[in-house]
Amino acid sequence: MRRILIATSNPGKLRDFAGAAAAHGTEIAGIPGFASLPPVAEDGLTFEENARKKAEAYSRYVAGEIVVADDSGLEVDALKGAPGVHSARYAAPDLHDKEPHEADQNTADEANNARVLRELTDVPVEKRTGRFVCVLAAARDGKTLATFRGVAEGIILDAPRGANGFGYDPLFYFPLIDKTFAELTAEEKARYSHRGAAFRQFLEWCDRRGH
Ligand code: ITT
Repeated sequence: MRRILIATSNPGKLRDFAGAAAAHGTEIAGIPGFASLPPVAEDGLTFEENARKKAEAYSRYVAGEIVVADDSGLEVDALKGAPGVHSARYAAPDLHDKEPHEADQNTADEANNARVLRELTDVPVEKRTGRFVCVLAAARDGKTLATFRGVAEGIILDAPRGANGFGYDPLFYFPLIDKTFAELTAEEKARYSHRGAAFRQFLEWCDRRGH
């Protein structure tokens, strides 16, 4: 069975990857000792830049292995694409009196969701469009080999719904199957999500390259 190393500190992402890999006879694993490795500064202006930075940095710890890193987030049209690359730290002004790019740690999902909801107060449903974006970078020995982008289009609700998933999932309504991402099973999230889409492209690339 093919085994892929994923460099992430986010257990929600790891669960999503496990779900996406299960359908493809692939096993995913974390980087050994990941928690004690120095964090990578996510100061890029795009998902792609940050994904490459993470994959390149962490691949140096596992010589010869392909390492995949994910940079992802929610883009809300009415907020001009925010929270975007700052999705994981969007509540930093509320909690730490710092802008997200100055924050040195992620902020809690509930606080991030609360900021998005507050900023969308009185925005009507037809203007609450947005998308989840996931960029995966695959790197080996400090060099990016390829990147893959997956997108899921939806609507930002005015209250959370559902208990599965993580991050902004309870606010993200996916019209195609009339559920929020927090109401999806692991299989559904793998099938419909930005992360599932990017991961499938990565697996096709592996197949073509014989990895
Ligand atoms: P790593 O960098 O260690 O992988 P992270 O959580 O810091 O973990 P990012 O910098 O890529 O990762 O931030 C992604 C944020 O975007 C994440 O914390 C969520 O707030 C949001 N997000 C991304 N994908 C999501 C999903 O599938 N469902 C809900 N929220 C998501």
